[in-house]
Amino acid sequence: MFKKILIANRGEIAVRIIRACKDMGIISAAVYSEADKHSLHTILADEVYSIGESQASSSYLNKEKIINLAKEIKARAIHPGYGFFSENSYFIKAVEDEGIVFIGPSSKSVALMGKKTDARRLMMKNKVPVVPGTTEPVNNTDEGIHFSKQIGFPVLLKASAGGGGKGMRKITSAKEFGSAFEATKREALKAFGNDEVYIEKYIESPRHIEVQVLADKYGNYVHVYERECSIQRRHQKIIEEAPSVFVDDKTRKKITTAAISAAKACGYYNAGTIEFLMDKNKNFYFLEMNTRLQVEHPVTELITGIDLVKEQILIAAGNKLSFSQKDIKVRGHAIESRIYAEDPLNDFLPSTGEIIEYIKPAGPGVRIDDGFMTGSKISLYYDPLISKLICYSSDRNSVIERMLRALAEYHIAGPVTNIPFLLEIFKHKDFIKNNFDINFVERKFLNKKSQNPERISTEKIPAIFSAILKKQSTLSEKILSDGNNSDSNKWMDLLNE
Ligand code: MV4
Repeated sequence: MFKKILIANRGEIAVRIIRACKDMGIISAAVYSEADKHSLHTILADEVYSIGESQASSSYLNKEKIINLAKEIKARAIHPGYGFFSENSYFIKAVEDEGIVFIGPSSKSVALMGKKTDARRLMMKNKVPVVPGTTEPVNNTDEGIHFSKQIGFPVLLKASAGGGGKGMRKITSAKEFGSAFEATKREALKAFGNDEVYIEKYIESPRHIEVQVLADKYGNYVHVYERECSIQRRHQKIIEEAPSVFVDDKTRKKITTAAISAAKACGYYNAGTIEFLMDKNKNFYFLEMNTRLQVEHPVTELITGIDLVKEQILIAAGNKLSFSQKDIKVRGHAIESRIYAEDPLNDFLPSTGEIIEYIKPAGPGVRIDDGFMTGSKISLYYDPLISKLICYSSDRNSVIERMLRALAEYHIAGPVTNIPFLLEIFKHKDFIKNNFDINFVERKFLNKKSQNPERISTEKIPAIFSAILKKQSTLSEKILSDGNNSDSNKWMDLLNE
């Protein structure tokens, strides 16, 4: 086993990795930028090293600094967390070339999954369902229109090098194609340095379901079940849960089998996630593979009892998986809320500044993963995630109750947070009834009535919010004040009144 691990990240995920190191008796070495001088990860780590200015390019994204530091302090492995270098195959290759262990997949697996057209071709070859569409880039408008007519409008134009929602455009008719094609190519070139685009059939109102897998370096693969991640705003996930109550046992069998095929197809090892779209009829389609630990990994940990970060470290150190598929059992339900320093009443703009007071929930079935404390500063340099609140209980309804209780226990003074917005989602009857898709947040909270799908102007949001609050306060008061609301059926009855 490694004696020392360098953690090339910050915030809550650095703290999460430090904790795994401590549990395993490994020395944790943290790095920090100027802006993170007073962050929790610098206090908890065994060793801390300053790596430069606040902007990520001179600190957390400075390849030479991080690799040189690992050599200097004799760290035999680097954990990248998520974001930053975690899915950068050039960084991984450089780490490998130095004889340092990257706690993640090989640079080859990452490169194979990085380009979407390549990934789609690989998936088709391995019988993983992909969205109908092209596997080759579209060369010109005529070709694009021809193909779109074959699969039928609407289609989605996607950048081959894109991902996470960047470089996509929906096209509903042939006459829109030309200008959309040119615009998407321009954007793709600017954002990814590659202007290749391809076409997929547009899937209406799907859910986003992803499957967690673990694989060692000896060809052993297991899945750790699925997560439901449809509650998002502009491709930023807000709420994630496991398991998905939309997925029945038969579909679960199929989608987890497909996920393992996907991981095998790229010779994967480490923890990884295969993202799918699932339509109303429970048909599912491969979207992309995330070749890293994910923000939402704790919900999977809570329902299976598996420590995913510990498994990543064991796999990287060359251990075989110590369990097989039949040993992995799901028990209960877990939901994660992402607490962001952003203002729902001001178009969700980041809200920066010092955290003056920070009181957080605790108690039965409550887990908090965070990287801040009183006195820490939220800056514009990085992701505005303050805290992840993960609630666990026997069933979905009691987790929602627990989430309402726990969200209300936060007391954060300083930056404005999205907690009131999260409360509204958890109080929404369609969320509670598991009646939603990837458009839920936009449709229910941020749009005018469905007749007019346009985004409403910022100054109108507060009025809408108060209307929602008013409409739902009766229900939420009932939920929260019912002294005996642990009876989930009775609680659900309230919704049907
Ligand atoms: C789609 C789609 C509908 N049809 N592809 C967005 C992120 C990127 N990973 C893929 N995305 C989508 N691809 C087809 N053919 C809808 C989305 C999409 C989405 C997917 C998952 C989670 C949230 C989303 C929000 C908007 C659009």
